[in-house]
Amino acid sequence: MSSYHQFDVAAAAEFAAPYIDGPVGESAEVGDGNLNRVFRVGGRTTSVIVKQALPYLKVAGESWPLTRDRARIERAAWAEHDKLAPGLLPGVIHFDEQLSAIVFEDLRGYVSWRDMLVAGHSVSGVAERVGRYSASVLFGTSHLAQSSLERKKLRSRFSYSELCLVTEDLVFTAPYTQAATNRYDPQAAGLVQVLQRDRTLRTAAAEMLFAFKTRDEALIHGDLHTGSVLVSDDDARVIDLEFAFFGPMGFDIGVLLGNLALSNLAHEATGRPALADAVARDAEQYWTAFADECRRLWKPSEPWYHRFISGVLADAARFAGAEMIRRVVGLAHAKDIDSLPEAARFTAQGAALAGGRALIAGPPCTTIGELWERAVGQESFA
Ligand code: SR1
Ligand code: MG
Repeated sequence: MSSYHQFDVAAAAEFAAPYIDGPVGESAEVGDGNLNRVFRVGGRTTSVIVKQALPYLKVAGESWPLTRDRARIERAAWAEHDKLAPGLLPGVIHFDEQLSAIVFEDLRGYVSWRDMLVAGHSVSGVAERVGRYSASVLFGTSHLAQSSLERKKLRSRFSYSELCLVTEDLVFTAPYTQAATNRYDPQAAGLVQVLQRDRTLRTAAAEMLFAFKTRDEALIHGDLHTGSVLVSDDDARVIDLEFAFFGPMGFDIGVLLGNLALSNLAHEATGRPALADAVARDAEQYWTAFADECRRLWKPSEPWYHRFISGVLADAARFAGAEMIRRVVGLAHAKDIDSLPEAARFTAQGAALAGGRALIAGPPCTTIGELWERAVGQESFA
């Protein structure tokens, strides 16, 4: 067993060599994520992906230290989710806790759902698969599926982690204060000021933060944005489970829907209504697949499916609002909007802040149509 050292391409190749065929022919860094280093290592005909956690947040550098425990959490959450949603995550080939490194099946040729949406490509079936993933893992790790004892055992293996603190800060706190980590276009400064002075919004954000910290409903993905889904022409796999913890189901669903709303607003702002409509359909399909699969898994002895699903939707709407706001104001943005030319970018940013506020501060959403209309149908933010 080797002691921890940060991989470069040569070290990643040496680590992955037993899992490929023949001598290493290719080793390259391929990840552009915020947290970890990701390499592709190839042999004669096969290749694998190596993901290694660094002792700090990659995007911030060594000034933001983080334990490497997120690799263990990702591996453990992957095992639970893979059991419940087989075929909807990439395969794990090897895990080394000392090195905080995971060897994954290489999904060569797949690209992130976010990149597909940014490029204006819609892939049929993705939303439905991700909806099924959400239902399988959220329902499957909840008290609705597991006995109290079985769930207690599983629950004890996942504590509230350091990455939960990152989410507390970046999603629910910093955007509503003048935090040093916030990052926004100078042209959005006026809007951000209005947002940060909105007492209703700040109160609702504090309430959501409390829900995030206390509502131990399911082993959630914890960071289910469109960049956490890899897609091909006929497949979709969910990746990056290091934020997983026992939290509110609506958080995963809200994060996904919030990111789809940002994509929709980006397409609207650049005058591409057909693409915007395709994303709206994705959002509807994601939610419908989730709700239908929960209905299928629901035990007839439990007489409250409609209350359950309405509660998840109402929570998801608020979390979607928080996600939309933080992707404009906070540290981590969405390429969908950031990559737009200036005028369109400003339009989309204003619409995202308005949609986020409508979702957070309005009455509980009761249908997916209402949620979507609030997310993307606001006149302006002022
Ligand atoms: C500094 S980490 C920023 C963001 O990247 C991750 O994907 C999470 O969304 C986190 O908030
Ligand atoms: Mg990620």
